[in-house]
Amino acid sequence: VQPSLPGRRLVVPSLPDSVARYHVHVAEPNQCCSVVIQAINAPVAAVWAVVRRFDHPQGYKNFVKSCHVITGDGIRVGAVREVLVVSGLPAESSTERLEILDDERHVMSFSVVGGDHRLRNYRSVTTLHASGNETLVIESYVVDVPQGNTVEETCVFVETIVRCNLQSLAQIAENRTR
Ligand code: A9S
Repeated sequence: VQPSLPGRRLVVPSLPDSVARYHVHVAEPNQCCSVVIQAINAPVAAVWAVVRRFDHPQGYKNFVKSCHVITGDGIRVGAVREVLVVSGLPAESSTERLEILDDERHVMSFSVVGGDHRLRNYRSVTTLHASGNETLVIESYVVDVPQGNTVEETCVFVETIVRCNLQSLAQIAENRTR
């Protein structure tokens, strides 16, 4: 699934079809998709408590300065949030819609519906999986390749952000569990 570093093993549990299907994306010719996997040394419940907060992405995403829900009733499917981005990124804001929030299967998905940035039609799906006492987080996405960029550049950009987010998620969940 992902290139693993020499000497490190990445153990991906076999996913039930009911969950694996969430990570099947159809990329149009002008789109790209990929996946980032993060192991977290904390129980699923501790990780899910952070991930499920569609209204509070700044709880673990360091690039988010602030967020408010602009439509919808709390964190239900269809809710739309406006995220303001910290300075230093080629973006100011992002408008995002909650697509899936499944507290039983631990699936969350949002799509980008607007904003002042270059990641048109971004959509991601995040699923959590118990693996012994650990949690594996699988986050896949699909996005338009911006004009003037290559598929490769777009993947590197998005993967860098997603990896930062998931590493921060790991730290927070692990500290809470300690
Ligand atoms: O927020 C996420 O889960 C993932 C990504 C890739 C978010 C990207 C982003 O919010 C910025 C960090 C602001 C970068 C968007 C939508 C566009 C960017 O350019």
